[in-house]
Amino acid sequence: MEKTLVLVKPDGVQRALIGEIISRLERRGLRLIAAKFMQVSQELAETHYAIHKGKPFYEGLIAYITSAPVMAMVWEGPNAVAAVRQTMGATRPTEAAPGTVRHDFGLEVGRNLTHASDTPENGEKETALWFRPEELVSWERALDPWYFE
Ligand code: IDP
Ligand code: MG
Repeated sequence: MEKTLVLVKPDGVQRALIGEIISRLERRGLRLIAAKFMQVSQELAETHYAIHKGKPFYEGLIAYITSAPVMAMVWEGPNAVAAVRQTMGATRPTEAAPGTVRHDFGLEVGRNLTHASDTPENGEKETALWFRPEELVSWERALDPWYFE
């Protein structure tokens, strides 16, 4: 099953949107397989956002993601990566479609509330970066056949 890392970033945590965001993913039918509420270290932030090193917003991005705790989660499901990115909306909240998290709760790209893996490969890599294997819970929901064809 495809996996994706989801972070409720510090602004989402401070604004008490953890429940709202989890609720949207649950309603979509995705299955939660790992979660932890944590303060992100400088080292983890730099590894996670290594691809953005050197960009003008990089220093601000590291400061943002380490500024308060995050809710880190792994969700799985068919096409989980595309489904979650669709639920979150475009990176810039003013370009995100109405009904998405970033549209409904955001204004600025540097306060866009969530992270979600952008490819299935990165879903696997980011899951391994943020969680130990024993932190992933393999389980079946009684209603899985009503969500998954
Ligand atoms: P994504 O989170 O939608 O995958 P990326 O392009 O991978 O977007 O950028 C990672 C994060 O960096 C964004 O979610 C946002 O928080 C931040 N970011 C991206 N572009 C800018 C910018 O132009 N200014 C400030 N922050 C930015
Ligand atoms: Mg990205």
